[in-house]
Amino acid sequence: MAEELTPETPEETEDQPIKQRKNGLYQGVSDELAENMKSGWADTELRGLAPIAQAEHTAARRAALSARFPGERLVVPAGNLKTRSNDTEYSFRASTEYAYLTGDQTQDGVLVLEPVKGGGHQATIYLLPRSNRENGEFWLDGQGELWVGRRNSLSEAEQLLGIPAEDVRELPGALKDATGPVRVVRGHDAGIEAALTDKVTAERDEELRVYLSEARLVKDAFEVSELQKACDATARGFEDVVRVLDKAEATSERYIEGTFFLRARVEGNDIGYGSICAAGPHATTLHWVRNDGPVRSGDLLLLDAGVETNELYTADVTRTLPINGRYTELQRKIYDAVYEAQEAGIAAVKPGAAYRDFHDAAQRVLAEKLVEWGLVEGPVERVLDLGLQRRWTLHGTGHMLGMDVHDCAAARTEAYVDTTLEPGMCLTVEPGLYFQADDLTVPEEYRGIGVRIEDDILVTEDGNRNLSDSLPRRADEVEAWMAGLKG
Ligand SMILES: [Mn+2]
Repeated sequence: MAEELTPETPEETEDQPIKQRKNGLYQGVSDELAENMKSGWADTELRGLAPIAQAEHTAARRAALSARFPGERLVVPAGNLKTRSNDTEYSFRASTEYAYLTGDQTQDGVLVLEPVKGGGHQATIYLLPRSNRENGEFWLDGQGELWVGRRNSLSEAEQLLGIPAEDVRELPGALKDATGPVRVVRGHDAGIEAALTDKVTAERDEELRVYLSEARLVKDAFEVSELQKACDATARGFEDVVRVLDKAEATSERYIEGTFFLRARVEGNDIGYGSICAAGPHATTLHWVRNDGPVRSGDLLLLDAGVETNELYTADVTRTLPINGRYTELQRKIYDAVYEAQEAGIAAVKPGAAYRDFHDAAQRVLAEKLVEWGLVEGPVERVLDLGLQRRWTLHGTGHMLGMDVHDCAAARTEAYVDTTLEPGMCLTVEPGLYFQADDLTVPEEYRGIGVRIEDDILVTEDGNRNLSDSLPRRADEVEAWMAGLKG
């Protein structure tokens, strides 16, 4: 990548460093060049733009937010770039709250809902406008469009998002001057928080964050279609991986990570979380994301990965595959037990069921298997009461899924784990069994085997729909699917 304004003549470097900033602009530019750069640029303003596909949904979400906090100013930042090292940044990912309420993903953007007399709120989106040509910022400033690419004009943003747009550079001052109660979503934009420091409290801001988490528990039609899109792209990413397992064997787990990432970037925005590409005993490490290990024929590959769509909805899918295409007898026995547990878990996902039901159903099956195999002393009821199965089941059986992989994480216990399922909720069902390589309490042949199967389940009016069921789950179907892809 290029550096900003590489000096072209020696005297510029020595006598007058070109990178001396003054008023945000770089010095060391001749008057002739500065004058020349002001003009000769076409008008590229776009007119008559159609609103984005989810504009009606984001309007409904803002209306619900408005009703929950009458008479209060609400501030929801997109967030800023984060430094990776020196002058390079991580790729930007807008805050979930901001993207959910606006459909926009612009860095440094801020949504403000201002209370109006007579009730309700006026929404305004604050964005950086197109770069000024007259004062040179478009080519002399690091955030100038010459460097980072064309932005929407404020008028274009208004047409696309259906929200009046203003210059974000004026927002901190306006917030400092504002009177009346204010809440801000914290953790995304330190500059905006600093402008509000005298006006907000942590407790009241947390109530806003909790509301925005709980509002996302039930997905609208747009969100469901995005989650389906994410699952479909993810399924294609898993197929990509199966096709290149020989190349992974010749290199490492990184080949799997890179292969899935390619699909995520081509069909979506990114991966929704760090891909877990765990071959052999790495499958027993729940968050194995180093992905630097060998891939060996005869071992299992636990692949836990999800494509995030361009609108920021992610899948979260796991398959545990025999690297050479055939499960061994013991691998299949463990796999079948996890499959049976997952079937029991999925069957418990339906409207009116307690959220905890699918977890309990899956854990019961796994406990039964562990007793049957003689790994833990029964009866099953004793094992479940004491939680003894957890040495090998390790984690909860699932979680809400949406824009965040662990979605709605700020929801209150009574609204999430103690709630009953409703149509439109989407959750993962992902039981697993993990026998650590150094677990002396299990027979040697079990050690280093980890199996998880994870699908994304939408609660429907009459039961559920498996959004990720285009990927096979039963052991024989997995083998047939792999054979077909490698053939
Ligand atoms: Mn998951």
